[in-house]
Amino acid sequence: MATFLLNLDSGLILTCMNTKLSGWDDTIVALATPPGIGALGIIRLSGAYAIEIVNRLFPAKDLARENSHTLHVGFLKNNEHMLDEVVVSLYKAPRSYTGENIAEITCHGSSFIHQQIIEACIKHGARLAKPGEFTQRAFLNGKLDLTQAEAVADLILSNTEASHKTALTNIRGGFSQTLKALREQLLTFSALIELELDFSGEDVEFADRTKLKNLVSDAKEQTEKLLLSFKLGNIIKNGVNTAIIGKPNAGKSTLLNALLNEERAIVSHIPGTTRDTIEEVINIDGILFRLIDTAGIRSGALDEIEKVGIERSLQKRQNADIVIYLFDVEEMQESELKFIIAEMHQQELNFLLIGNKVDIIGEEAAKEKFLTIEEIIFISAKENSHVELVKEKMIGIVFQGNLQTENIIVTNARHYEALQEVKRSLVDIEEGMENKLPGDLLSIDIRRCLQYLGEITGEITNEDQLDYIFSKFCIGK
Ligand SMILES: Nc1nc2c(ncn2[C@@H]2O[C@H](COP(=O)(O)OP(=O)(O)OP(=O)(O)O)[C@@H](O)[C@H]2O)c(=O)[nH]1
Ligand SMILES: [Mg+2]
Repeated sequence: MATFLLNLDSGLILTCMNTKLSGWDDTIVALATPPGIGALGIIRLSGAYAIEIVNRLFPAKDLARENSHTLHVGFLKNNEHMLDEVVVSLYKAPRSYTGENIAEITCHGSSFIHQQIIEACIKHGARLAKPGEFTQRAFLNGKLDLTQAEAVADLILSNTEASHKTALTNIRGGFSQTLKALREQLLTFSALIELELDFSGEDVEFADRTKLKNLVSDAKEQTEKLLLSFKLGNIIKNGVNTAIIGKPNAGKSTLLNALLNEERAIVSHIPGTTRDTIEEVINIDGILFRLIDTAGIRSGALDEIEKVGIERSLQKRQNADIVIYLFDVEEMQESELKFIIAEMHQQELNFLLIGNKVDIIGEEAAKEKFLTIEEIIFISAKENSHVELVKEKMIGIVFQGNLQTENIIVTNARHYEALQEVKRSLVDIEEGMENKLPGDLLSIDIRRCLQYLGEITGEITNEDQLDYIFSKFCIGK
């Protein structure tokens, strides 16, 4: 049985891992730290000749004879020309990030020195690395799977606690483990069904259909959860677009300032103060919110500029992940507010209702006035009262549906698309079983599902796809 499974698996893999790509044998070099001036800079080489090339620039000792995972201090020289005093770290294949020989030169952080050292390495046989090439090699040498490699890029770009946490979970392989478990179960069934085909005509059923049905429905549920998590994943990665909308003078700019804790936007008693949209980012509990203060919306705009401003507000309202609808509790009437709420529902907006300026009429009177409307948060932006509650509600909207950052979250559009295909094929398998489809047809759908699962983790890939994925990395990673 075991060999049967193995054969099936390898038959499925079109271009499998460890395929050598063009340029693969070169030793590559790149600056691994940000360019520019700093205390230190790191230049990294990877490939068969990594240590040999640095050795030629390092007269103090013979690095080729040194052990893996050791550090060496000395002067780097290009012929007689002194480059810098450096520390060289050695990692010998396969015990390195890429799985190849790696030499890292820690030098002083001057662009001029970096340039000189990289040129010297190139002169001695290295070539400049392409973006993401170090991580690509790690993937091709089986050090990381594709989702882990992609998580490296996300980790470098992560700028909040939440995005950092999801990237780290993915690097540790949480996501790929879930998918692998799924894939293995499906493989077993696929193998059993194919075995039945070998005995066709003898009316045997090795693959228990009830078990398969349960497996497929579990798999579908898991896939749906992952698909749903993409929305949150996207938010964690890119931030939540939050538009503050309302009539002129409602206090939108005052609320923006209160949320930011700074006097960012101009506030005045003149209606129509904010003409253009103002965007600022705040971090609430590790989630980035892109706050957008907009021009107040009213029908009788005074001039062309205000008209354009209102157009923009409407556009921002439409594209926002969250709309904060702010109104002046004294000025707003209950019936009008109901009309506005109905309109926002109709446009399928995700909105928070906020009654502002409660300091004028008092909180109790405000509550009384809008008794029949639920879920209004009453605040005074000017006096900074209950602004914290607004922040809590904003976070609440993001995490509605009980999505947690501790769970596995899909943050990558490529994974999302493949998962949609996985779901489609699972539905096909389910329908196939309901219609008592013969084993050979069922197995086509199962294979299709396996193929898409494999594409996510990189068990099934092609060269173009890999180049595309890694081209999005920065050079030196
Ligand atoms: N009493 C009171 N006044 C407020 C409050 N919030 C804002 N205001 C005042 O309301 C006026 C308008 O505030 P803005 O923040 O400029 O209002 P806006 O919604 O940005 O107005 P436009 O940009 O013109 O659309 C200013 O005079 C503010 O000081 C509040 O909570 N209580
Ligand atoms: Mg304003």
